Amino acid sequence: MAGTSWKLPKARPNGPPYFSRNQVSTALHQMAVLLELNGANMFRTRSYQNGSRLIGSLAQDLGELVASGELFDLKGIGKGLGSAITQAVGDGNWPEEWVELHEKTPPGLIEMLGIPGVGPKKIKLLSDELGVMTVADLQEVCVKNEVAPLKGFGAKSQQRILDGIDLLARFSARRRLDIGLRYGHTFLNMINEIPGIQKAELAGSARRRRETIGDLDIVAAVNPSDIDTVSQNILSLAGIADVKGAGGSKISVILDTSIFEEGFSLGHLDANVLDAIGGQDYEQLESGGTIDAQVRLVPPSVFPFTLAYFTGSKEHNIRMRKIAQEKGLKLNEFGLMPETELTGLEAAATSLSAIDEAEIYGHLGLDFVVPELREDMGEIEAAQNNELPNLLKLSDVKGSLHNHTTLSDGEASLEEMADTARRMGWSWLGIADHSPTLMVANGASAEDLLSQHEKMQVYNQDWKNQGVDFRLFSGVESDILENGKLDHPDDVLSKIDYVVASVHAMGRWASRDESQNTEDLLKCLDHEATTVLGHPTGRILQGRDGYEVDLHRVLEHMAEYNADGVLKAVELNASPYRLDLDWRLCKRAKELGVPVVINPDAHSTSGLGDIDYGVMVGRKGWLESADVLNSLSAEQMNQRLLGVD
Ligand code: DGT
Ligand code: CA
Ligand code: CA
Ligand code: ZN
Repeated sequence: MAGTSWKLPKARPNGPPYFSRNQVSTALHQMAVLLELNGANMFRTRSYQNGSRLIGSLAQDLGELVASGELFDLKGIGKGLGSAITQAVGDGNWPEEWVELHEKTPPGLIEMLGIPGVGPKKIKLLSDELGVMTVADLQEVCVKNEVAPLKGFGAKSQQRILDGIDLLARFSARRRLDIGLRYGHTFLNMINEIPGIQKAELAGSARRRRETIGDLDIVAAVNPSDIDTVSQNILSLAGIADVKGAGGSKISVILDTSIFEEGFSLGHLDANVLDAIGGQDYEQLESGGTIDAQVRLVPPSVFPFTLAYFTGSKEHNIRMRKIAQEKGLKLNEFGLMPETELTGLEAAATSLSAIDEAEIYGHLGLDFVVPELREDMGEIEAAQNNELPNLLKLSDVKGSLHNHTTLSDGEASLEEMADTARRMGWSWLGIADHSPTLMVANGASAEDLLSQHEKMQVYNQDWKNQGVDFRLFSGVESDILENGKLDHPDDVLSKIDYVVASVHAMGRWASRDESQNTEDLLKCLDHEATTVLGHPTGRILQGRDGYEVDLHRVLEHMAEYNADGVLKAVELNASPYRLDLDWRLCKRAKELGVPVVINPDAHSTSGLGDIDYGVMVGRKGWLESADVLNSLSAEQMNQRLLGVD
């Protein structure tokens, strides 16, 4: 993960140039830091740092500059650095001194660099004064309050280090789905363009659309005679920060953000979310982040079996293997074959054939199970009995109910949001700006809320007159207050179209017990005006856990209303930072007959695009078009919200 893999990169096999501009720039930067950690003088450190910046922003080709010797003409590249770079790029060898410095620096010190706000100077001081050699050491001395008294630190800075250690630990273990898919699709597209690759696909948790991803898995079909050249081509792709292993059919690499040609940015982020996930520290971690990826190269005839195996989940695979065994067959990444002494690709020669995954399922007497459902959560039984759901698609979505405008903390106007929704092909858009209690989100007053409502009626009438199939619904995202109360008087709430009720005072809710929180949610749902329960646990993936709540009980309560014809819908918040309702509970809501509404909770026009993640995760939660409010037409939605056409 980020910061822990500070090795000088291996030379690409077919140089010169043996290293890319990016690799040299990174190596220089790392040298500057290592020198500082080892107490080198400031001028030396600075020359490496400047060199890194210079090489990183070169307009010319580094290989050509080295070959022609023009490298030495660049202002800021002295004799020493110039020869070092020439040796590396031209001959494929890093200078001996660089290698030694990497080897002698304790890895724990480098790991500490990943903690936001902790740089080489501080680390040197901490190790000199307190003997701190690892992140765990640092955590210990902070807890013992030994850091605060040091010169240049203090209590605030000690607390910030503790928070940073916490953030780093969460971030290093797994990455959110949106980030994983960004790296995954970019890398996959590059691989798919390599000659000799017949096809390649994402496998693993990314293909199954888990909310977080440990590492990326890619499976590619390649004729055995092409494997060597294809491997070499993969290893020389941009964006590979380090090669962990490359042998035969398996390549393991670490990708970093240099893979993104257009650069890497997180875009507009809801301030509540950003705050919960570490603010600027988080953005800094993310842009310096890495992700592991494994690529497996297999003959085309084996491809479907390898793809299925590495798609997993492990639990799903185990069930599949058992079903194969009951038919006297062996199922693994190479094929589906009779039990013999043979192993690996030799055994594969005896496999039943399958042109795609569907045929593998077919051989086992199962309907095809889409990757999202492969979690052993009932999909095997459903596949045996022709009972698999016909899952929701992005094109089924006609609108969503929870979005913000400049009336509260959104970035775009009502008009801009409506315009974007129309261009996405939606027939309706619900706006639910924050209520007054949420001061940090610039909650709108009743007066402003009602005047926005009036404005929407005018637009709706205009569209109707013009024969445009588009309508706005006016809602509010009301904070859930003490005792489950809503944030506006009833006479205000009754004038608008609907209420998304959601918890924002996370401090208070997180400090209470499950039964108290559950009671308050039930009371809030009993309010006549409450239509949607927004982000039901308040979790921020990799930021904070949700508050304790018995969502089974809440969903059952909502089910009773729906059974009586009263609409109480649960939100699947589509922000990749939330994905709340959890997919495991989407399935429960469906079983209970509680409608789900997938909401991007957009704070900008581009935020509406988060609907993609909501649909991915809704599919993972077994949702069909009929299970979500999003698939209703504007007329049907009007009918559900207001009981009139
Ligand atoms: P991740 O990376 O932690 O987000 O989750 P996955 O599901 O991508 O897991 P990963 O990368 O360890 O392995 C990819 C797939 O390979 C996994 O979903 C199923 C398969 N697999 C890996 N190890 C085993 C195993 O020991 N038994 C079985 N049956 N399948 C395995
Ligand atoms: Ca994986
Ligand atoms: Ca893996
Ligand atoms: Zn919201």
